[in-house]
Amino acid sequence: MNVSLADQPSIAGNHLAQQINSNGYAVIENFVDPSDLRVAQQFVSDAIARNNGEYVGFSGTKDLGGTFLADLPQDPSFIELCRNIYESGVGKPAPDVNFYQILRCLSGSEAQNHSMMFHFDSYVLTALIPITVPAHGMPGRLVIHPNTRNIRKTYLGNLVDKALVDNPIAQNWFKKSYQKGADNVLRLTLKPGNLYLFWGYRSLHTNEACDADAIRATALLHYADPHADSRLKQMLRRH
Ligand SMILES: O=C(O)CCC(=O)C(=O)O
Ligand SMILES: [Fe+2]
Repeated sequence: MNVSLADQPSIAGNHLAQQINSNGYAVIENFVDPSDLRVAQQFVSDAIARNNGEYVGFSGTKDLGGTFLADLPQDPSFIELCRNIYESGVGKPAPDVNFYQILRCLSGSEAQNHSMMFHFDSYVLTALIPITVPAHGMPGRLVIHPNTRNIRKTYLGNLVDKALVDNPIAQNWFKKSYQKGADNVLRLTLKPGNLYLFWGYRSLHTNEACDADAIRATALLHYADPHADSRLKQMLRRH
């Protein structure tokens, strides 16, 4: 963990939130210790090999034992950092909630199916750590339309946005503007061990694919669902 950040989490949080607001993302270089990163990279390549070279995803930390990713969501300075970014960006006290964590390991013929699906996350802040990036072929960049929308007051408003985005016509349109190279669309070439931060709820985003014989693995820690207390959301979940 980056020591200067651990010392000054609130200053760092404020600064990072400003960067996310103005640039669409922020990055903390070399966030992960190199030896921790190597262990996680080995974990990923073993998991893909066990799955015959195809996509594997892990949600939560229970199967990540032995890697830094198993401990990160309980790391007090990481939690503090995310809470500070949230508070600076949203202007409200950070909720006392856990991260929604996933590790996505793209490879094989299925890599395509897990790519180029533009979406809004359900959580305000997205923290993304690339573990492995493709060594050849397609670079598997992160594609972001920065800060496309504001946090909706209601869950229903959020559902309407999601419906507008989550259909073939809209998806084709987003892909076209991405292919045309629209300059309001960020295409980030990811570096393993860096920490990338963006407003996942507010920013339409996706990832490029990688070649079938390459690996693209990213850890995502999603923080703070603005509609967690929505009665409509809870009702829909129950059915
Ligand atoms: O793997 C990535 O680069 C992004 C994935 C993503 O946006 C998500 O899982 O919500
Ligand atoms: Fe996402």
